[in-house]
Order: sequence, then structure tokens, then C-alpha cells
Amino acid sequence: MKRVITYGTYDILHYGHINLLRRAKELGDYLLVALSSDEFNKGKHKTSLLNYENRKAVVESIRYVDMVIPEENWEQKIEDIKKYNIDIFVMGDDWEGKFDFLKEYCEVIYLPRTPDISTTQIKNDINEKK
Ligand code: C2G
Repeated sequence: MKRVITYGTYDILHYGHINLLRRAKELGDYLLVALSSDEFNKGKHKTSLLNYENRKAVVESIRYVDMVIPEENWEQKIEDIKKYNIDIFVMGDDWEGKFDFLKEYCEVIYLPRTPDISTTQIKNDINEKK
């Protein structure tokens, strides 16, 4: 039973997110998503349109996702890997190298981001169409 974890905000879900989650699940048998809390998003200088409860309900409904836990700080990753017996940590390659310190605890894989799609772009498009 290979257990995979990934982290993110997952606001205004799009196929870039789905591509990431699908590939992450394909690397193992069980996928845990640590979903950024609204508070933590502030720390990432991100404001999500959808609040945590809303984003959690959406991500939990994705067929590739087995469990959603809150991401509340930058320091929890090592603890999460131990607590949930994680074998593989996955992130999009916009984070390439940033989490290599986790290699001491599990496999670290950065997957190519899906080009030309982002929540920021979607928000901008909506604003332009107003
Ligand atoms: N992603 C992707 N392709 C896109 C957009 C996003 O592969 N076109 C991936 C990102 O690389 C990330 C995941 O989808 O792995 C979630 O993206 P965000 O919600 O933007 O996550 P982020 O704000 O980068 O949070 O501790 C880590 C942070 O919480 C990561």
C-alpha cells in the first residue's frame, strides 16, 4: 500500500489541479491532500475565493483523493509524513527543489505543471468579462 501526499490551496478547481491529483494517485494506492487553511493562505499571500470548507468538499469529491487534511503551517510536512506513513511526497514543479529536505523521510517527486491554466488567470478572465 503506497501512500502519497500533496499540498495545496485548490481554489476554483481546474484541470491543472486534476492532472496533478491524477498523476499523484497513479504513483501509489492512497492519496492524501493537505489543503491549505484560509489562515495559512494568508501566510502564502494568497486569498482563495472559496473558503476551506468549500474547497475541502470539492477536493474530497475527486475520485483520485482518498483523504483531505488541513495544511495549517509550513512545518507540518515532516510530522504528516510520519503520522500518515507517507511513501511519496508530490508537488507541481513550480516547487522544484523547495521540499528536497523531505527526502530524508520519503520519496519526493515534482510533477510538471499543466501549462496555460491557473486560478489567477481564471479570476482575471472573470474580471475582464464583467
Ligand atoms: N498545479 C499544476 N498545474 C497548474 C496549476 C497548479 O500542476 N496549472 C499544481 C501545483 O503545482 C500544486 C497543485 O496544483 O502542486 C495545487 O496548486 P495550488 O492550489 O496553487 O497550490 P499552492 O498554492 O502552490 O500550495 O505547502 C505547499 C503549498 O500549500 C502549495
